[in-house]
Amino acid sequence: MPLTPTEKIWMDGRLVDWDDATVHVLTHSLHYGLGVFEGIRAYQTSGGAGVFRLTAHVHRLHQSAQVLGIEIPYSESDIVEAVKLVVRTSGLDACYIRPIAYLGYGEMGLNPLSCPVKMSIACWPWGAYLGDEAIKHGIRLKVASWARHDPRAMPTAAKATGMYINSSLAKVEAVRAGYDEALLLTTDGHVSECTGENIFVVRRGRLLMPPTSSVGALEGITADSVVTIARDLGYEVAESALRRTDLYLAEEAFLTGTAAEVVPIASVDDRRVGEGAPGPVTRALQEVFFQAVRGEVPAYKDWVEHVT
Ligand code: PPE
Repeated sequence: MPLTPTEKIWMDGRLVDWDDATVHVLTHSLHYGLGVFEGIRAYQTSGGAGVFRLTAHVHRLHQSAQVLGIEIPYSESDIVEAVKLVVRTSGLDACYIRPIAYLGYGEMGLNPLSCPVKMSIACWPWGAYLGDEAIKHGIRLKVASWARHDPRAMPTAAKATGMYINSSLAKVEAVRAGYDEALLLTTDGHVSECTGENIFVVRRGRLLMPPTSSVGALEGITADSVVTIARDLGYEVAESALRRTDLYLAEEAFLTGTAAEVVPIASVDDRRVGEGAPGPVTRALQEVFFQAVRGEVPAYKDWVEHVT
C-alpha cells in the first residue's frame, strides 16, 4: 500500500513539511538498527479523532528506549501532546501514527553513546493492514522457516527497529509462497508471534495466548485490550505454551496488532482452522473491539484519547 502523504511531520520538536522530513545518510540508526518506534491508530469517534490507548503506546516507546539505553529527550506527556498535534494538524479523522526515536548523525561506530537522539512523529491514512477481506474472512498463515529472536540474543521486550529484520524475512517468505502472513516459532519450537502481531487460539472454549516475554513476543496493546474485552464477555483467558500443532487443532485462531487490528486466521500451513471461517469467539471479540476503538463502549471510553 503506497503512503498517502499528509501535510506535516513532527521532527525534533517542530512541524516540518512532509517532503522535508529527511535524515542524513550517515544517521547512526540506519547503519546499526538502534531505534525504537510505535504504531498507533486514531479512529473516527463522535468527538472527532480519538487515539486508541495513546498513553499506553507512548509509555511503551519510553520503555523500549529504556531497554536499548536510548534517552528520549521528551517526556511521555510531551510526546502525547505532540502526537495529538500531529493528528490535529493532519485534519484526518482516522489515521495510523508512527513515532520513532533514533540515533542521528554525529559519530559513527558501534558505540552510540555520543550520538544525538532524534525523534519524529508522522501520521497518514492507513486502511486495514492485511486487507478488509482478511478482517471479514480470515487469513492464510504459514509457519516461517525463520525462528523468532531468542530473548537472550535480542531484547525482544523492546519495539526496536533492528528487530524487524527477522519479521521482514518471515513476511517475504510467506508472501512469496502465497500466504498472507507468517507465524514465528521460538528456537525450541514454541509459538511466538506473527511478523507484526500477537496470536491467540481458542481451544476447548478457552482463549490461549503464548507467554509473551518467554517466547520473545512483544507485549501487544491490542492483545491487552482484547484480553480485557474477552474477560468482560465471560471467556476464560490463559497464557499457555503452544506448539505448532495447537494451531492446527485450534477451534479458532486470530491475531492482534495496531496496524492489523483483530484478524481471524482461516488456515495455518494449509490446514483449515476450525470451520475455516471466523468463529463465534473471534467474531464477538472483533465486534466489541471495533466499537471500543470508536469510543462506543462506555466501559472502555478511557482507551480513546481525543486530539482536541
Ligand atoms: N508483535 C510485533 C512484532 C509487533 O510489531 C506488533 C505491533 C505487535 C506484536 C502488536 O502490538 P500492538 O500494536 O501493541 O497490539 N506492530 C506494529 C507495526 C506493524 C508493522 O508492520 O509496521 C503495529 O501494528 O503498528
